[in-house]
Amino acid sequence: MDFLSTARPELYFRYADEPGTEHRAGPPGDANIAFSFSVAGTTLRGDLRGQGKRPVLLERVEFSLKDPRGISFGGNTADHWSVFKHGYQSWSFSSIYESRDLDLPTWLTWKRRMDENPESYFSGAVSLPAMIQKMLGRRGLFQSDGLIVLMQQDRRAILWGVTGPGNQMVRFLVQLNEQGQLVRFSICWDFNGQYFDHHSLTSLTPVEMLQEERHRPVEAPASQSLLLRYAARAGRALRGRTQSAPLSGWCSWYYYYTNINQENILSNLSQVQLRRIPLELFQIDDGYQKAVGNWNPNEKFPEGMAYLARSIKKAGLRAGIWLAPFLAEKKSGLMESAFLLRDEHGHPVRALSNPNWSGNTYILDVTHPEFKSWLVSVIEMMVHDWGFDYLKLDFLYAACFRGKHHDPRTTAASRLRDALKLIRRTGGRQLQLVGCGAPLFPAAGIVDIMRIGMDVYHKWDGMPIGTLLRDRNIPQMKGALINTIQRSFFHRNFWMNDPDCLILRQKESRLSPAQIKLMASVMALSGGLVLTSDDLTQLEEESLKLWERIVELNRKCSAFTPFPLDHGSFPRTLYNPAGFLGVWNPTNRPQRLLFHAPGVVAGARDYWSGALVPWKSDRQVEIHLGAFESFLAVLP
Ligand code: 9PG
Repeated sequence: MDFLSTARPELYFRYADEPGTEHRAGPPGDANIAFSFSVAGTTLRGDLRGQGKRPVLLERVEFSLKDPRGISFGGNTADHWSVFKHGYQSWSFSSIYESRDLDLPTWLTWKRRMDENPESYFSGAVSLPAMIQKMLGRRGLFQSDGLIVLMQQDRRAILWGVTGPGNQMVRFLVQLNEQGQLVRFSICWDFNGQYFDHHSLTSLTPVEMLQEERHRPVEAPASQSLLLRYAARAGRALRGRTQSAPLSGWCSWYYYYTNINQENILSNLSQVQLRRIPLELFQIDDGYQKAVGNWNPNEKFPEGMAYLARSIKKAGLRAGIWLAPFLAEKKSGLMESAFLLRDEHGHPVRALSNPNWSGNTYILDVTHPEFKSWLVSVIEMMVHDWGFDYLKLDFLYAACFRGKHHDPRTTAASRLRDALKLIRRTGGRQLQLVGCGAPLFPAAGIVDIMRIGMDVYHKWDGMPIGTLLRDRNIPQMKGALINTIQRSFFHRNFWMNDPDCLILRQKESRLSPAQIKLMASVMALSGGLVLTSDDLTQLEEESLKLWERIVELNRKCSAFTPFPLDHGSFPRTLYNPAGFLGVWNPTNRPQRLLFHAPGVVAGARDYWSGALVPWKSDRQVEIHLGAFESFLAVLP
């Protein structure tokens, strides 16, 4: 059945005076809420208006169709779809899935509530058996946040996505049957319990379908041309901040973690000057603060933070600092504040349980007036008093949790967006803002840079505990590189991408030289931020040479939006229109690669070694690669 002409929109809501029961209404709504919905071509629009006497709590609008015989989009049917599933926030795994695959979140509850959309399919179960069923997954059932691509090899693709600003985050649910046919498709706008009375008025976040069927061998696979077209359009509508200069830097996290102090920060800074390391940004991460929520420096920073920002700027660098503006640890002194978010029983709403901190963390009510003045004072302190000009805003998903908010007329998306806007207004237009742990779409137009992958780690697959916890977002190099390639389309359309740090050191790392080269190729080609997170006082000469070449290449690539030429879970190629093409084998077995060249590849030399790239053929390129072998072709 045809989706656009058959699917029916439905609004799910509760009455504020009887919140235990969920109600459902199609257009035109009911006595207390007017609901209109329209399909114009391939664009979906909708409006909601409160009317009548009974205020309601809005849950979601679903536009949904199930048909075991298959669902089509304007006559466009296919038997074998694969799906590009886009993750909820910065750290959420984003990649291509097949109909036999499972979409499985981690067993660990607090981690799942952090990395997956808390409104998702996974959190809706009321009974234990239903929850177990959901946790075991179902083949071919996928949830995707903000956008989704259905694709048939490299020839044909359909994309649904958010194409402009709006107050609801949007998610998609698809079910493929064994043959890969689409048997269920739903689009869901989340209001997260938004309070709505006869004064209230809102529109649905605009959502559109785009498709691509042509096949031009010199260009990207259909899914990639589609993503590029989509990102350019949506990025314009969302007023993406795309003008940042290329940026390379140092970040304290992935070597020191929370073990930073004034001395090791300063000794790294002096290495930048002594060894003339090319970088523009010097960023202090987690570990300087008294507590998460108390952003004054602890005793390891006796001269204070203004002193460090001054020293960094004196060295000619941009001074960066990390904070998690919506979280509080018990020892932060915020537990007694009026703006600690509480649930309907009056208990503080818990966020993550971070082993690096004092255990549990709690969420701040970003809609509370006292929170707002507190936030303004924190940002003013960091930017105006201390002098930092780059803020890494972390754990931003916390603004999107449910709770008894001071302003119940908000949605998860509006809360995150408004809180970020306040930071922008306070810090000024010149301040560089990085979103991290952030649901992506609400931050577009406000942040300059967005983390688009999970944390990296000095081991390809991350810690073994990841497998035990079934955690696809655990810190690791492999997943971070997958996300960097798969989310390339955002770069320079929505913001500048941050693929997270390179780990260059040879000591205290379990990355092999081949894996380091592969990582360097992906990150430099991505055009995004390049950061090293090593102890610069010990960094080997050879690694420093590599860094210099990474920065040089990244500067050339930064203005362009790169894209892979093949498609799969871990794409084997990334092409940057600056004229560079990376090819790699991210596995520990030899592999043969086949893909269409983006131009002439014969005679291309490897950027790193200068050796000829051993292509077996031109146009329809063939190349054999050993375990973790990679080349970065400078195209003639
Ligand atoms: C600082 C780090 C770094 C890093 C961020 C973010 O689940 N967890 O306990 C968890 C801890 C750390 C983390 C993500 C999740 O990483 O991505 O770059 O800034 O915070 O604490």
